[in-house]
This record gives sequence, C-alpha cells and structure tokens, in this order.
Amino acid sequence: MPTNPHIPLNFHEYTPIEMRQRAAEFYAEIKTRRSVRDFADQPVPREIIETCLRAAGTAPNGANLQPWHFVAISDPEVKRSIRLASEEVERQFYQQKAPQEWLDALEPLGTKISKPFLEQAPWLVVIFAQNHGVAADGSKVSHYYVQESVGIATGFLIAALHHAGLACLTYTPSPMRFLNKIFDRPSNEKPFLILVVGFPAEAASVPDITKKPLDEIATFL
Ligand code: IYR
Repeated sequence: MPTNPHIPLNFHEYTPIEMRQRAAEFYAEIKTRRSVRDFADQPVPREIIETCLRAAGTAPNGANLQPWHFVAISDPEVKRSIRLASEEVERQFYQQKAPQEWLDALEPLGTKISKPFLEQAPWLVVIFAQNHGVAADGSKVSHYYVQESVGIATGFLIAALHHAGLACLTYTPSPMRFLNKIFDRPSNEKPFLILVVGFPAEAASVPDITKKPLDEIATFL
C-alpha cells in the first residue's frame, strides 16, 4: 500500500480567450474591494460566513498542517468585550506608543481610538495562527511557514467575503494577546488579526487612495 495515495487532479483548462476574460473579470471584481470602517447593523446569515471560512480553509499551507483557527463572533456581549479591550490597547497606541511617523502615515485613513465597528458589524472573525500543533498525547507538533500560511488563508477569506457581497476590515490592535483570554484559546495560538465583516453603513465613505501601477509592483524578465 502506498503511504501517500494520490488521486487525479481535477483541473479545468480554459481557452486563452476565456482565460483573458476570467483574469480581467476577477481583477475588475477584486479591485472594487475597500476596507470599510462603518458598518450597517444589518445581519449576515451564519451560513455565508461558514462557506467563506470553508474557502479560507482550502488555502495552500506548510505541510498541509493547516495552522489556523477562526473564531466567528456574532454575540453582542462578546463583541462588546472585544471592543472595550481593543480600545484600551488603542489608547496606549495613540497616546503613548506610536511614533509620530506612524501617526502621520495613518492620518489619511482617519483612524482613532474609538472602534464602534467592533459592535456595529454583525460578525467579527478572529484569526489565530497556531505556532505549533498539539498531538493527541499532548506532545508538540511542529508547524511550518505559519505566518505565510495564515496570511494566504486570510487573503482567501477576504476575497471570498468580497465575492459573496460583504465588506470587511482587517483590524489589528497591538498587542492582541487579550483575545486568547476572551476566547480561552491555548497559548500556542497567536492572534493574527480580527476581520470585521458585514454590510457598509449607508453613509460609509472610504479614503481617496490609489494602488501602485503594475510597473511599480512587478518586474518581468
Ligand atoms: N491599530 C490602529 C492603528 C492602525 C495601524 C495601521 I498599520 C493601519 O493600517 C490602520 C490603523 C487602529 O486600528 O486604529
């Protein structure tokens, strides 16, 4: 018996014309994604979040150890506790820790201590990166390329949510260890980021910023 059974690859090949069109369509769709900081209180069915999390769970990752855990929160009391703890961290950041250069870089975004979106949005997804795994007997299991793996899964999740018609915000209070306490997550799991998910508030606006053109972000040889 082979120790690594293989199955046929289920790969769909498109014509060059279809490929051009699909690439262009995906770009057109993904480029409309914006980070949203004002959310409507309109609910989002749990099933949509579940499907987007399944999409995130398909991400390529180190040795297929899938070193991530997602905590999806819709409970208003839990959201409130995340907001209160986050604003405490942000108070320290804005009033003491952040160097002027960082504050200047944030100026165009208009961010501040107050984080009402943590209560307004119907869902918060807290993403944990598992620095190592734990075997059934309690021993440590090494994980590989954890940051890369969780970053890719998070990218999949953001793209899936956008495709489903939802807005989100990648939110990273620093430090984030308070999230382990709130959810009683083990110490091998490090909070990676909070994804704030929902529908934009009717009056939501976004900063007038641009993305670098292709010739600045890519080199062809
Ligand atoms: N966590 C803070 C500061 C902040 C940092 C970066 I880098 C941003 O892109 C945006 C905000 C806050 O959320 O206010």
